[in-house]
Amino acid sequence: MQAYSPLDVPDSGKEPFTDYSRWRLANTNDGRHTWHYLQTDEELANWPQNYMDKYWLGIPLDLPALPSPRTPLNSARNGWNFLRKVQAPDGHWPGEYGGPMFLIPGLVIGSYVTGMPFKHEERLELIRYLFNVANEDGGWGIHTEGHSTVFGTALNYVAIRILGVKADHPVAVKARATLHKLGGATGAPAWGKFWLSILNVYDWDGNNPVPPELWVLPDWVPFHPHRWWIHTRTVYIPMSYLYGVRYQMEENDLILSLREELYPEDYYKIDWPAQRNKVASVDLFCPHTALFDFLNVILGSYEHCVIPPLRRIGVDRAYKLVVYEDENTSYQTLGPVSKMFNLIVRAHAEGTESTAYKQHLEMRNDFMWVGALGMMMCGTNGSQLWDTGFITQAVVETGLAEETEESRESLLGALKWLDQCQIRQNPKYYEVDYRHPTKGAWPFSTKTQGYTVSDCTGEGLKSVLYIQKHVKSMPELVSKERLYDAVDIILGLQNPDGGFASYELIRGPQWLEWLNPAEVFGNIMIENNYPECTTSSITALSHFKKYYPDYRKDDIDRCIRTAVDFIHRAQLPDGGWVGSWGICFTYASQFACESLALVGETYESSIYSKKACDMLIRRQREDGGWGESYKSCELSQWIEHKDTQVVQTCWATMALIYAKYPDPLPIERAVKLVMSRQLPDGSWPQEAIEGIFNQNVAIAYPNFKLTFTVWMLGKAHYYLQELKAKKLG
Ligand code: LAN
Repeated sequence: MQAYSPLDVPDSGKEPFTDYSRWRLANTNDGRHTWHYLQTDEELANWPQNYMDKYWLGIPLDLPALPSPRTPLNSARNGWNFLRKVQAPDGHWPGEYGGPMFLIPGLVIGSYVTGMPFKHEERLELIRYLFNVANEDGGWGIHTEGHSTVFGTALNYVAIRILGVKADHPVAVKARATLHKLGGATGAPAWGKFWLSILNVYDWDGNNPVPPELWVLPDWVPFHPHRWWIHTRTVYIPMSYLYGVRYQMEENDLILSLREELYPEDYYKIDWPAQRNKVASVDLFCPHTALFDFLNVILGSYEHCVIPPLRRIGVDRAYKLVVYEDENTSYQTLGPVSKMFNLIVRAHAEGTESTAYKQHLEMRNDFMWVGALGMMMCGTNGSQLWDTGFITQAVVETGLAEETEESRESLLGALKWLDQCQIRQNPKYYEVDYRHPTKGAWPFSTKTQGYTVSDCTGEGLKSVLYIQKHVKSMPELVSKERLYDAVDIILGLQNPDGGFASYELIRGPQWLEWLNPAEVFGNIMIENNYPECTTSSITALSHFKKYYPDYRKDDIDRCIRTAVDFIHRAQLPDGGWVGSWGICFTYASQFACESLALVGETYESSIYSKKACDMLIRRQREDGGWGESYKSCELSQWIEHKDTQVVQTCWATMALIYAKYPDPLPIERAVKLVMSRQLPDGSWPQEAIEGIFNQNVAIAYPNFKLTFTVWMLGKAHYYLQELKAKKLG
């Protein structure tokens, strides 16, 4: 580990700053993955670099070319061949989970203020990553494909400086110029102001209040934070503690210097209270409502006459909730933002010699991922269950799973992994921490992180059923009782209006969105129903019912019926559904059409299904594919991407197949496009970013290009044969 001394680094991050043949992805059986840099020759000899390491590091695998595929199924088979090469030893498929550009700053600032060091190689590759993903103008956006913003530029500028880049380094000079052009760091949105205040390069008076007293309100209050969307809640708990104690790093030379570098004006003359609601126009996505501004005036006055014992109670309560969250998740926490805020709280309350601090240090590794462009901070501690769930279903559904002994072995490995990944009990701090039940659920990443997600439970359940019931001589590792637990979780997550949200039931009123403090995210205050989550949940129930027709039969039937009603209501007049977790209409429409198909609604029988197909057909391009930009998610309106996207083409085509679209031609054209982009080793090259969250932040799902391709091609193969047979017959 090394302190944060200045470093000399090259001007460009094109070439690795470390020796890439020394990085290894360590993998334990619960899907935990952490990157290690081998120092000695002995270590290198004992731990050879495998395909999985190389693939994610961007080192050529030099695999022999596979026979050129003539049919969609052959192409899918080649894809599956490749996927098996990059499966982790414990049976899951690891993946890089980058995209958001406000996570490295949290990692770096949080570590710096608590004195938590980085290894030398980590510092170098973090810097290199930031160099590589900077925009042409030298700034950074809210995500890797976004235009430069104050949020991205100010915070990532601070990150490279803390990591050791000198102020006169050309990359720093260019970034600073862009930041000043955008008006300087006073225009950062609330979350940016908050991080800068912690670092002591922005005054606490320039923030709207985050009173910890919120936590001592009675639970029945309609705006009590336990009703907020869980990510917002788990971020604002430590924030309210840190605001309550006005945490700030001690001044040092770097801090004094940053105060000069971040602002075009004199830091010491800034009128801080006047900056509270100032957000640069390039950053603004979700402006404050008048109600929120009014509330802040009241809360601002309260800050002048805080009752110290009450504040103490609020701070203590927030601290307790931080401890519950840390312990419930083995210090992983729900996500990367709360992870670093919780660390600061624990370091402040318990010191750097505490067990909590050491645990946080250990689990910080889980978010740090080395990719071809350098080291990043991931959106979660991975997307293990999500990727493994889709991959296994794709290969079982297309019949590839059973073709060879290697395939069966691979599936057995995946089943063992899925088996251990199911959460077997409710959290230790369950009711006191306002948690939703977890017994029987599958999480998005690992069991250790341990949060129920509706659709992850659905995909986990389906995958287990697919492997246990469809692949010959697979052991029934997940018992009937445990499948029942999963079904109970899913049924318990349906909202009264039929839809499914992400982690919990909708707990708060819709008007809470008027109090959204984070100007850069949309729809973050409460849970919402999503066509995607709804579909994964009900398709799992429907699949389960085939094998266990008696378990909660009426509940399942009612659940599916009312969920499909929600899907109907969520359709836009032009036939599409807005994607909340993937980009965008192609993603959500794939899910929605699958839901409709469950109850027999297809192109020929349902106006909903027909409208969806007609919309997709209208959007199909000359080359047979589809391509929409992440901007579709910002605007809830179809925005073409400049290039056709393989992954979106697969989603759109799968939607048509679910809808039993009668004309083979559009499907054949899409298949041709996807096959034409396959590489000789069976993989597909990376194209544009695939995912989204909070309407405004794109996030990468790089395994999708290997998964939905195989799935769609396999499905299309059989569907086209079926259409041909129908025509002949
Ligand atoms: C995710 C990733 C997975 C995603 C799906 C399972 C795809 C979705 O269907 C349900 C919601 C969920 C679990 C989800 C929620 C929000 C997450 C955790 C993320 C997009 C990954 C990163 C994001 C998280 C909020 C990032 C941290 C940023 C904050 C604003 C707190």
